[in-house]
Amino acid sequence: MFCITEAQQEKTPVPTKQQLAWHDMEFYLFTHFGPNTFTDKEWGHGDEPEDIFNPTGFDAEQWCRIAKQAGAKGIIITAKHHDGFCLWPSKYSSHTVRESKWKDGKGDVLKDLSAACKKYDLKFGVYISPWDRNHPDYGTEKYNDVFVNMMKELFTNYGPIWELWWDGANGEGPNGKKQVYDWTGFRETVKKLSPNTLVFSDVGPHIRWVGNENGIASETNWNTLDTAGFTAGAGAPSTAILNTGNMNGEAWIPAECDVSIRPGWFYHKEEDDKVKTPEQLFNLYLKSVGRGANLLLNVPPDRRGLIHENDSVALMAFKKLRDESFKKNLVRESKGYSLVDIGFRPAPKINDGKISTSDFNMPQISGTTIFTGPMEIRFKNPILLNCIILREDFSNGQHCKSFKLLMMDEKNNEIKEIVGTTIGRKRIITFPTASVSVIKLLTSEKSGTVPISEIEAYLIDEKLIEK
Ligand code: FUL
Repeated sequence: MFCITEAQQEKTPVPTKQQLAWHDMEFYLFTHFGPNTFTDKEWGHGDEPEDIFNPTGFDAEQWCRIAKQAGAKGIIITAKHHDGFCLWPSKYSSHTVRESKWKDGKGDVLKDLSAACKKYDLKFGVYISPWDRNHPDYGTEKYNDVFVNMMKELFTNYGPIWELWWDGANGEGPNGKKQVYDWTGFRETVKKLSPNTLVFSDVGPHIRWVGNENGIASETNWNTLDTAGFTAGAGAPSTAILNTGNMNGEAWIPAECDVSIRPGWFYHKEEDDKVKTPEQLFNLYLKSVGRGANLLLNVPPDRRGLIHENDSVALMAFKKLRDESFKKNLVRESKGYSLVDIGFRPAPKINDGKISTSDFNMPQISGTTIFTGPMEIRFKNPILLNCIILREDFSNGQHCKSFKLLMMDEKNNEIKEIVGTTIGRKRIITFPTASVSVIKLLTSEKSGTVPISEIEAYLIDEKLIEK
């Protein structure tokens, strides 16, 4: 009999309480809004006149109503993009909404959005670009204080801030100088002022970039990453590593998949007919949330300061596809069993709908590539299905290294075998429709046991299945 040593157990990173709650956010919106919305640029130079920012019908509640109806759990706004323009009247800049014509300089996008998020029970997140192409102090020591002071304003006047986004893009400021950032100071500021805030950057410390801007996580997706030798904005593991994480990574830094509903991050009228279709969005959901990551979908407000009708229509239809696809979990009425020694015993927790419960009885053979199990779902009568969702309770670390799904017909003949790697929070597997009597799941683990918390099965619209 193999068993796990204490040392192995100690080394396994686990999510914090805040990260566990973050994983359950699944899908939320990104809003890129600022001078670029009005100049049709993607990267403003920082010399745009403030007056250019003048939305004619700005309504943060409209954004929130749409987010809510789309099933998104929060909104992250570009409070300051690389052009340095602040969507709040910061004392530490003279390139802000205060200097613009909008509402005679009395407007405050962050104030309105943070209030609207509270009203609609959405989490409020803030993107603040360290790179600043406007600030006169950029490229000098003084800018580090400016950045810290700006974050202080954010936490003090607009909190609670659930997620803070430090963009990785970095270049020269208005003086042609590059900044040497005080990342340690930045991190300490957040920790001191807002310890519950989760910080995103290429390498965390709490959430990592997934390594591409297409919204796609790797099928192998570890929530753990090695960050030794890297800091936010100053080098990161390769995009391939960011995409997969490291199996034995030292820190819990899960992946977030950012992608835009349109080709650009900011609104451009000529992209009104290039909004992703509900089917494309559903496919991205499968490749992000369905691979254990979170989906951060950018929906950029237009020059009115509203989410455009085309984006809203696509979002509602995307929600409908998710609702219809995952309405009826076909295993709910069936029975779960797990092989223990030589006999099967009931495993009722694998279909109880509760992520925190698991039968914990995948046999423990530490560090092996041998598949163990199986756990089984036995249906009374054969059923048609084409989608299986597996969930692993990773509150004590992520353990499943690979899995094998076997499907059998009424006569117990194997009709399908699907092999995969990590499971993590949620692994959605789709395949051509089959009539199935038994689903068997076998796993191999990194270390310890694999607490499978749920096996779900669905029959979704064939159109949504990638051939
Ligand atoms: C990138 C930025 O340069 C883009 O403008 C955008 O904000 C994207 C989400 O991150 O690094």
